[in-house]
Amino acid sequence: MPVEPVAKIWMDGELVDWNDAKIHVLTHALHYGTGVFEGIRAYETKRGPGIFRLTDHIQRLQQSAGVYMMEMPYTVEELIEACKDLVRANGLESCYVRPVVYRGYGEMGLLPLGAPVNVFIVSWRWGTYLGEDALNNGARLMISSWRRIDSNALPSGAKGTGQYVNSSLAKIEALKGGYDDAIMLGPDGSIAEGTGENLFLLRDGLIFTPPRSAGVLMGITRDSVIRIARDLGYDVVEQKLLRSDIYTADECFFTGTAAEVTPIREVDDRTIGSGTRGPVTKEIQETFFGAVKGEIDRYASWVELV
Ligand code: PPE
Repeated sequence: MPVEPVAKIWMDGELVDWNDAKIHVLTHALHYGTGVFEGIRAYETKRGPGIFRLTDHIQRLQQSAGVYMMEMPYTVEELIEACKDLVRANGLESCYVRPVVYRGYGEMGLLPLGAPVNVFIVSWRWGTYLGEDALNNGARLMISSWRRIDSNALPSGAKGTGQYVNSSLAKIEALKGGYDDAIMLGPDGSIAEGTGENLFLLRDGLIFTPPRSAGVLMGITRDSVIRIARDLGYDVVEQKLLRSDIYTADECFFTGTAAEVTPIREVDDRTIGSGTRGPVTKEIQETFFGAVKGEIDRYASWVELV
């Protein structure tokens, strides 16, 4: 996905021009993947741009940093303000916001503890993740031959930059195979998640999603969708799932900050349900889009105005 430059990038406490946001080639994270990050979206609301569940994202960032024993040089409150300052400075009504906390320039070798911890936050326009057609009619997926990383190899609950080479391998395989994206199985062979999304399915009116123990990221969109689905009167069950559960589901969809709520219409060339966006997926998707745009009072606290 090509990125169109915007005005400013927040780097270690300052708003710098897009072209001046540079780092040294000996940045530790570039060699060893020693960084943690977040993906956040700001949406246009009637009261200006609102950043969806910003506090929850920054709290997860802090937790990820803790797992990797990186001491964050800024507080959660400071980073929340920094994200808002950046969105304001770039004058975008809606955008993606990407804070990265990483081991910087200073030391080489695998022991990262002596390398400085730096932070940048970038924002850019990011349209639909898997395309308009996928958002409206459903994505075509394959089950990857690449397993999702075991959480005893890399902590799946933390959003480490280095962990994403695993997702990248699966994404390449899927795109080369003519699919939109991939579903990854966990080390025990049960369904884990997408390359950058959580997965839900519907069967006989019940909604299922893999539990934390399946090695999935505890997505903030996943959490929002569980709440929305329950508020709409559906039962949501966190349960280990098999690939045949997907093939025989009535409906299936992905959730994620970038992916939002994306229906899934086909997996491994098998049609899911009616082969297009299902009615329950549509209902949840519409409620989700209402929530992020600040149109639903019940979810107003999720939208943090800049
Ligand atoms: N699982 C994975 C592996 C993941 O990377 C994401 C987010 C999710 C689930 C959903 O989490 P949440 O955004 O909190 O609902 N993936 C981010 C990065 C995507 C990218 O291509 O870059 C995102 O959606 O921002």
